[in-house]
Amino acid sequence: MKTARAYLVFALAALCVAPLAAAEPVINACSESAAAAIPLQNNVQIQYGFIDGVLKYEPSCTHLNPGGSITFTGGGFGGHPLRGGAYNGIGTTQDPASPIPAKDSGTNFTVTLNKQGLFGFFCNFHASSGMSGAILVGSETLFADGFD
Ligand SMILES: [Cu+2]
Repeated sequence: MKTARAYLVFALAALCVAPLAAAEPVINACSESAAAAIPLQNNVQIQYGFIDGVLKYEPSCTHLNPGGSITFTGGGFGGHPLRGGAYNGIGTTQDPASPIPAKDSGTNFTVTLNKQGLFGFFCNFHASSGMSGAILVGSETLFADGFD
């Protein structure tokens, strides 16, 4: 009887933990583990706009040392307004807490990122056409601060 109860407790615990363990953060098709597999860089250069005839950010999934910077270079933020946040395949959600600020003018922009985490960004005009990406700052955040 004790064994049966212990098994039941274990099974219930496994059911509770399994979905959490599988819930790896993914933003704009960039998973935390994919970004973590990319060597850490102190400066990430991201091209944006029409690249090889396709609207995109290149690279669209990157890995940065905390305190490092990302530099966006491309077709101009007037035509490709930068936003911090996520595109879910239907619509965009701007993240008010994103360390990537909105940019509506200029062409090149560098921002230093100190806060660890996986941060998405998108073009306010062309997110549905493929212009979205994400950057992992620091090591994997899963379990580090509570599943977010
Ligand atoms: Cu765009």
